[in-house]
Amino acid sequence: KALFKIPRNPPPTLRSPDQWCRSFSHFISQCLIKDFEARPSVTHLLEHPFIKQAHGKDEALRQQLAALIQEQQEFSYKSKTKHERINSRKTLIVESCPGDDLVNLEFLDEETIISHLHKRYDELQVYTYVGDILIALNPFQNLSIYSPQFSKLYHGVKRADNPPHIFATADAAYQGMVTFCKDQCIIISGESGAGKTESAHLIVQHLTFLGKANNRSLREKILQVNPLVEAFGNACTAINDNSSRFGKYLEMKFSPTGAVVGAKISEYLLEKSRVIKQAAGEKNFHIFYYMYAGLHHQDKLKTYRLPDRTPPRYIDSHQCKVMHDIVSRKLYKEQFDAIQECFRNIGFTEEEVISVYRILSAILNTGNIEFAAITSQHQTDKSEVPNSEALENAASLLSIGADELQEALTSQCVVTRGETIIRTNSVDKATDVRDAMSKALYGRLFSWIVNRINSLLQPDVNICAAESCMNVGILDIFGFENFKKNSFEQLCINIANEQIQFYFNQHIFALEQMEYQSEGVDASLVEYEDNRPILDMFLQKPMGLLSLLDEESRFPQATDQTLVDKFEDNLRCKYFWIPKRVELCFGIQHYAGKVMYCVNGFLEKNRDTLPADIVLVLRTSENKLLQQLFSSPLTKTGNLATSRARVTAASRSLPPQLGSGRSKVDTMEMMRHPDETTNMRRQTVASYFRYSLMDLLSKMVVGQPHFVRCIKPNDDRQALRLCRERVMVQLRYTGILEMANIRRQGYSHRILFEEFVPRYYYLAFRAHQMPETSKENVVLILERTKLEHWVLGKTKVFLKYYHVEQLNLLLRGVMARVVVMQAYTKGWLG
Ligand code: AD9
Ligand code: MG
Repeated sequence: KALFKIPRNPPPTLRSPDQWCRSFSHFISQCLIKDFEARPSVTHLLEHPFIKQAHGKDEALRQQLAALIQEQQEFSYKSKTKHERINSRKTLIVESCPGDDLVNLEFLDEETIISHLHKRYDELQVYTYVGDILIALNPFQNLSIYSPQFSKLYHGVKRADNPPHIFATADAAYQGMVTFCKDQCIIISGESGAGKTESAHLIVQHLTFLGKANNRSLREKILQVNPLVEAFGNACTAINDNSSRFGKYLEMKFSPTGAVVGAKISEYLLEKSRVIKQAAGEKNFHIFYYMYAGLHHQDKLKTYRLPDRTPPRYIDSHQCKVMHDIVSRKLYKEQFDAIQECFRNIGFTEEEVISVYRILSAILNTGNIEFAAITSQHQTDKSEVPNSEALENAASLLSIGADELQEALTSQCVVTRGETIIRTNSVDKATDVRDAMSKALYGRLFSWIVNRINSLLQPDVNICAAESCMNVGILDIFGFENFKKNSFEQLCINIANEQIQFYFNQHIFALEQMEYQSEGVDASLVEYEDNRPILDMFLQKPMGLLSLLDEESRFPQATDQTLVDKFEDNLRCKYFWIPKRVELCFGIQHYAGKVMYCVNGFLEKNRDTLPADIVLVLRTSENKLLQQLFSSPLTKTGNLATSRARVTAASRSLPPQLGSGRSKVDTMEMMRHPDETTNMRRQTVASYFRYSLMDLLSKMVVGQPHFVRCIKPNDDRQALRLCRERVMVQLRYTGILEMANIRRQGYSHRILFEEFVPRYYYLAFRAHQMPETSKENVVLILERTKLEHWVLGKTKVFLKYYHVEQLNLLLRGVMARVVVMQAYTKGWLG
């Protein structure tokens, strides 16, 4: 109190001078902690432009402060309106309690955990902690816990003060970033339909709130990135009506003071095959339906040369004649309007958006091109397009010649021994070329949209130079899938999930245990299911499943049978088997369960070839966007030099499956677009996939990870029904029981003595002292702060997550006092 001398003229907007002082100090401390990596020295503070500016400009500055303080006051919402909050969430329990964290349970067995989660779920408590990890049960209904009031509640407070929430995870990442100036990443995992994408949206929502974008339009732009890319990358599957068919890593960029300044998305492995065919009961990417309904409503189907009676084959591959369903769905039309709005707000030009719709319409028309065999005496492998309407429509929309397109579809130039010969395509071959063209168009269009968003949302260099930006990355990939029939796409999706699980295990179990041992800290080891052997089986070179697949894809004569034989001969591993009764299938025991894969089409899907003739004809287009899509094979990964450098650097710190054995040529090859055919060895989807996984991990390993484990309570998508068996299986394979154990015994934060002392010495020493970074001083600081149950290693102090929260909170308080004192000594507070 002695420090908080009451200013003579408190701003009239504040009720009491005392309040003025508290808010002010809180505000200043927040600004300064962000600027000085939480360890400002006195001289630093005095050099701060804020304080310097105060001299002589008292009045103006105070007014500015008053406005800011008013904002700060909103954060005291919690203490003021607790009662109101309870009323507004009648059915929900808003107070935090020990049961919020599984670690606090007296008995930690499966039965207890599941009963506990069940009870909470019945009370609409869908979130539960396991130490610093968040478990999120999908409520399958809208909850009223994501409003701005809740955003305010989860802002820079101690986690135990509020019930568990996805906002708390976002807040922890944000606080971690501003306090330690370190990039963070939030990894959301769970099977298909468990709620990853929804969680990712909520995290972005809360981060834009925390990052207080001064610029409202930037905030809106960032919030519209997800809906836009998801319209192009999500689709209705048998499991989830809004299933992600690509992996997405969204990096939100912040200035050193914690203001959001931009965003960047990286996309992984779009399931392009969906464009040309969908399994029974599934649909194509959302955008096709939105566009159809929207254009129909605007009476523009003719402009885009789309049929208005029978839906194009690509969006109705099972001929259910759903035209009426499509154009009359109010939701589709509304979504179309929303997507238009997203394009506009994010900054796409009118011309670009029209080009996007032209290309999408061209794809739909391409799907309607049919071929007929021309039989002559000499040549049987020859085809033509009998009804040229669809062909002409597609060519016109792509601004290329219809004859040239027909030629590229029905014949191909082959160079053998220096001679160029023209080979004609059979009906089947021409159909394959047609579909390959549609997939390539869609895949490249998708990459272009992502790249365009990235350039529009790049941080303004005048506001924040690229090198001083900090990131919070959010990973939302396609979840583990097990359908009745699983193909190459499911294999890739499930391998990606294996990799994420491996990363999770590494962080939670393996690294933790290794560190205890090397630091000489006694902690009993927890057994966990290590999925590394499965990953090795997939990714090892040269005998892993993907390498074998690549090898077989190189033989033109290879068949599904030769592929299965190759797998059977070479994969000797208990996680792989060939069933006796089912033909051309193989089974894999994944970390999340057994999956049977049908190899039909594996080779073709892996080759994913796009004939050079098609590329050449598309390059003749007068459409600027299309020219761009096919101009350079390197557009996909952006800047080649930086990507390559990052991948090389990352390979040193990655698990051996991905990191080792990569030659320069390999890396070069990975950089090319997957469907590009060149003189180099052909790029396959498997090799591109391997590269993508590595690129993704290389981004993640640089940040401090935060984990969200989404759980699907039932398979019928019913609100608030928890099927104990289904949940039990997920708890088991995600290792939640082991996680709870290790979190109870374990220390989630390990800080080097030389980092700990400068960061926290304020809590035990005078501001101008700079104590030695010794073990003794670490002990002194911890003892003075009265924390218990921490452990000292050889070079690091081992802390539980709540210790760090407590330390940071204390530090903020001390900082506030230091700053106010400085302000007084300079005499600028009146
Ligand atoms: V997939 O791997 O992309 O197929 P996700 O992403 O895990 O899957 P998603 O987020 O799309 O699942 O959630 C599936 C559905 O569950 C959503 O469409 C919502 O209807 C529902 N859901 C998920 N989370 C929430 C929530 N927090 N509140 C309300 C939710 N509904
Ligand atoms: Mg999803």
